[in-house]
Amino acid sequence: AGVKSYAAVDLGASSGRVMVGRVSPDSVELSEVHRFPNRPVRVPEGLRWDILALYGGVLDGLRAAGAHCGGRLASVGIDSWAVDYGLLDADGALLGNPVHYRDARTEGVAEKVWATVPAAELYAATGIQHAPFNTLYQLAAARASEQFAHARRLLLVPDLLAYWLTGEQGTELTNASTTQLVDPRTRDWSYEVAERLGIDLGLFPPLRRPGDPAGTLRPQVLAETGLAGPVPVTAVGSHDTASAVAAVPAAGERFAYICTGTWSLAGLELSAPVLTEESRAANFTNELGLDGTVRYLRNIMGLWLLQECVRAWGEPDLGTLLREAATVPALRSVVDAGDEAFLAPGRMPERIAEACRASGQPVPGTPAETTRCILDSLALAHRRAVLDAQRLADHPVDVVYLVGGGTRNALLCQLTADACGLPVVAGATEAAALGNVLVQARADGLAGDLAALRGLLVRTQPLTRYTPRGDTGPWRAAQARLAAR
Ligand code: LFR
Repeated sequence: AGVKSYAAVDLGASSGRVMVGRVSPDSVELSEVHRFPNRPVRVPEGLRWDILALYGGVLDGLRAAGAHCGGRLASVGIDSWAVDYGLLDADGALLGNPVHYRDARTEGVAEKVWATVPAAELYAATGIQHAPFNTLYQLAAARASEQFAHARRLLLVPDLLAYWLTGEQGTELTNASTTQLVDPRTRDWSYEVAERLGIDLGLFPPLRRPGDPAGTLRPQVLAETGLAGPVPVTAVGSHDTASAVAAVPAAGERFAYICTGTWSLAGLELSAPVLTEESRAANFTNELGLDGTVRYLRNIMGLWLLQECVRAWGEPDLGTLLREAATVPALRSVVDAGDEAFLAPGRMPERIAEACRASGQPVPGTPAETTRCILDSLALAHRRAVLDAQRLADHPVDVVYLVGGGTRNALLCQLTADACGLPVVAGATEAAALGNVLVQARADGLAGDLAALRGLLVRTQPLTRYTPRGDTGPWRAAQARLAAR
């Protein structure tokens, strides 16, 4: 009794999925009903998202969701990776394919922006770490284009899909914070930054917050998916990391989290941003989370390093590779997994070998050795982020929660516990979809603040605990080796 079904659309950098969450006051149960590839496409002008294929995948997924729950869907929520957007013309038509954040068009753009608003002032105003792909820099790169001259609207990726589903436009706040155009203290646009950089905030439709209504599925969408209307669309933490953090199965406040997938996002949940110069130098970001929280975290290259190697090696079996990597001696060589040098696609095994060579460490020779180097490097970067965040925010922790795709990688979880010298509790693999569903259920009447939603997860979801082995001496030594180069 009292069980309702919600569809979570969760788009990641390499695949999209639609999950149905069945929620009641004392249960949450997630089923994947559709998964489809997200294949970025390289055309002469650069790297683009195939947004129509993604939208097609969303429609297929909603059809499957309807079939799964007898056509009775209480609501739909959408989350995706951050920063990227589509431009619409005066008729509301999409102008071109959204540009991929790994596209090269933003190379050297930040320096030009800083000539107008120095990096320190940008950080003090927005709290957003420097990354070349922040929407702010993408806009600076796009501004002179013919396409931009015709743009009347800018919709972030989840907001664009919500627009196609409902006909209604909005800018969801957690994702808006990643544009580097939002003030984390007021949780509203940073009007001053936008004005100084000549960015027209009128391109963005009004802000909406997680839990706000975002329209209902258009009749045509109902017809295409076989769903019985009306089906409301609810704004969720539309930045996938915001949804994933909402689904961290934490009790209390003394915890760090690591959302692992293509990226590792490692840090703390705070009630106020940390905007100090020290924090900027350490490249910590203050993205906005649910219910007035701040996601104080660092971006680490994440399993992207391994995904790109696996692609280069012709897709060998991952299980075998990880078993072999577990037998390679630990910490022979490490690379800086926070280094922007690893952002672009291509030649990843070679780039990792070059980084090892340049820092005077043994060069991994086999896929297993390279895999071990990547996992050791990620665990080391997790350690640094968890330590730095505690110091910079003056917020000590006793436990690290790990959620997302990386929870499937037991070696990575164990190495992270070893490196941090703290217990690691691995939660949901599909954390973003889970957080997405919970926010919809709450908007639909499920009582509870963030702590109560998490309490429901702690009571109902399987958790795996990893206890640190040995002391952290070898990790400190490896870090010293990296810093010394
Ligand atoms: C993770 C993520 C990160 C963001 C990166 C690029 O999927 O959303 O939080 O920094 O993708 O958008």
